[in-house]
Amino acid sequence: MSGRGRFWETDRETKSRRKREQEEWAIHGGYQQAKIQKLIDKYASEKDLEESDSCHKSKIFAGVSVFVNGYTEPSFDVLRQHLLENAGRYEHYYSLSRVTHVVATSLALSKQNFYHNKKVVLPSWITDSVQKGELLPCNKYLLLPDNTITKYFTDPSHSEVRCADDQDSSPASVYQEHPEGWGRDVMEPSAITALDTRPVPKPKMSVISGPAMVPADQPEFVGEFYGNSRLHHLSHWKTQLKDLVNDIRSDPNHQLTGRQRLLKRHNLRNMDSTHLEKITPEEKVYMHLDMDCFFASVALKSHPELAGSPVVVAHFKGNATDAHSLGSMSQIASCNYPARQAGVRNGMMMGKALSLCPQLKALPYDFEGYSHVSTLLYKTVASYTTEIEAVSCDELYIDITFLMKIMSCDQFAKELRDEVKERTGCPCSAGSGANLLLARLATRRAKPDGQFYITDDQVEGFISGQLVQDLPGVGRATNKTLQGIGIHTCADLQRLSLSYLQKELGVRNGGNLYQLCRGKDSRVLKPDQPRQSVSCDVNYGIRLKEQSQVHTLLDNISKEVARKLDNAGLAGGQVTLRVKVRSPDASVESAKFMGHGICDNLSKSSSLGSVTSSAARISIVCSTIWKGWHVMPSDLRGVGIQITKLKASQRTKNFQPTVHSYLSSATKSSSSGCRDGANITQACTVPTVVPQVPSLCDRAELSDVKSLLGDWFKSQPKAPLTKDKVYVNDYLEKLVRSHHVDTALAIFLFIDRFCQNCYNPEWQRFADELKLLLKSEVWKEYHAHIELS
Ligand code: DCP
Repeated sequence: MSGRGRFWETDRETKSRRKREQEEWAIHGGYQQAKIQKLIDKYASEKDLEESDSCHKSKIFAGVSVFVNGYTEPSFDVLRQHLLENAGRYEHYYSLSRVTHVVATSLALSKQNFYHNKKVVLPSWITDSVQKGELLPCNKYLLLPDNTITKYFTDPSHSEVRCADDQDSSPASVYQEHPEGWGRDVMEPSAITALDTRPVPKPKMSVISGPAMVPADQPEFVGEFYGNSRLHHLSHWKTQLKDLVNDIRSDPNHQLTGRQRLLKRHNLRNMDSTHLEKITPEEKVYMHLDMDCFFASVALKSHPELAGSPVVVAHFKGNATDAHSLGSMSQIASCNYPARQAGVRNGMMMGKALSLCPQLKALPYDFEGYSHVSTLLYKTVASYTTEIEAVSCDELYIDITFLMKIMSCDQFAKELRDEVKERTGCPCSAGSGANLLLARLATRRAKPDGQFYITDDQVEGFISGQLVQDLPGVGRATNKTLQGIGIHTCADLQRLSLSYLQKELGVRNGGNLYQLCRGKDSRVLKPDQPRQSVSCDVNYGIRLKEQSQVHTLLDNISKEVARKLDNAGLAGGQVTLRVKVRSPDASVESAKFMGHGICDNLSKSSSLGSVTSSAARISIVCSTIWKGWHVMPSDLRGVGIQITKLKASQRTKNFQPTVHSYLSSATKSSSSGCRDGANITQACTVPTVVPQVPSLCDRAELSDVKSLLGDWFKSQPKAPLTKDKVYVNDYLEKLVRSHHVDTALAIFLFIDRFCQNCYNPEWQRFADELKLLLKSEVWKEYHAHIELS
């Protein structure tokens, strides 16, 4: 990943641009309005065509409603034309209820699951049917095995259409249309928005139909967001690959098979690798390895016919002849080098890219493919050395000093690149030099599909010509400052004194740049990188109205964070809630459909009381933080929850608590110990990271618990301590999880009565938090029937 954050613009830096864009949109009645009008114009004629019998050449596709997934041959335009001319329907969005057939040439695994109960057919089903003048049975054209109910029908033509129409009870039925037009840019790999010809409830955004996006207060929302967010995948893979490196390094059985092969080939088989490490020359040599146009290369593996043509990976299907496509704001994740020659860049909007390169082809995302290639890349490298620093899914550094005794850097780079290409099917580039900076800059020179080694005597000449914006630590702001004083290259920068740089850019930044622009970099390779935090951020598709929806969203994100913690075997002691709140001067709708737009960022950290991975506890602390901000739910645009102060958790991954797993100790502490102390947490210490289920309902009387709580109320008249609150919260959750719902409810009502009667706002707030917990998703899973008065 050679670009640094080029797709991310910070709010401050993009504020003015966005504002300008929004003002432009405002001239046309707002972004949504302009988009809607565009769609009305575009599809009005199409709708007429669909509805007018006289325009149909035949009725062979009567009752057939097709959604085209991803790149097809012939293009979706041709297929659409066939359908419309022959009484079929072309769906711009995937709709579970409307779509009868999905047409695709290939499908990622996630999509296969998604369409698992639809007929997924090859495009030739349509073209052949047109050619034959009749609707051909689609059995022979199935891309996926037929899992639909229609397979039981003998006549696979018209009967399948009727059956496919009502399968709303499938798991995919969460993908219902939403009247307010949920965006598909992120969620669906296809065109932007479409005309909805069905009646929709009021109030509504009239003609925009809502495709496959779950509203933000639904439990599936976070999972859907993460399943489809490439940025989430990128960060997730990075973490996974760091873990992979850690695992490999700590595996005593790990074999350096590639290195052994090299030794053998160079007749050094008697020299073991530890010996080689010892005779390492003092001068370090590092290699930086980076896959070329990663997503695009993986996509091209399934489309070899497009090799050499300009190709991008984006959520898009359209072409340059379509005026609508030219306005597409779908972002390009990766473009191949032929596309770059035409001026297309990663991060560019599809519309702009098409105007630069009309023959550009957009291919769909393939998250499984990227993950597979990444793993192969890392494993290949790890067969030569475990001195690896994982940078991202397609990029890493290695220390290759030991190899200098066996072969030249260029020889090794060639061998390694060839092996990576052979195993992954994708090209990569390698840069090498005496430090990490030089290695990375050398890769830029090497790309695409090349290698470059900067020897010591080349450093001076090489570094002078490098652009300052390519140096680590030079972000947009620093670059702007430097450009402002006429500094563009490292040679320019070398003319500035250390004191001047430190004065202008700060002591640390200025000092670093002074060294870097001379090709000096004191950073060392970091193969072991323990995790500092676990987090989840959702900044797309959030449009809420009620506080309760915000709390539900917090619950769902907390669950996702808790799941990540459990998967990593970690628990944390501190939570940070960060939210994006629509700026007062920003329009309600953002330039990017359902994006976060211009926002103010709020962030607050709070202790979790103890080291935990409990979703409920994380959620309740976040809810308390959120309430303290007094923000309107309708202004919320992004939520992130981060857990820090991490420790290894004792909770096992698939732990299922049982009542019997909790024995007499908790009973003792609950019924006797608690009375001794003023603090419920001290008195009833149930280790929070060790899986335990409270046994009170089993072994102790409810009256005991009430009396314990009564003592607690008396002992702390002013306000409940946070750690006691989280303890009660956890305890109630545990009761529910172990199916003691009635006991949990009784305890809640007992607490609530006390809190409401004591007229103390702190205690009342505590009761409200508990009530929210009772209504939260965590609990709903277990007892949909609890009704709170
Ligand atoms: N990526 C993304 N969004 C980002 C950053 C990266 O989708 N904000 C994805 C797409 C890229 C991949 O990560 O293919 C690797 O990122 P690079 O910056 O390395 O870009 P490429 O590999 O596409 O191009 P290059 O050959 O210039 O490295």
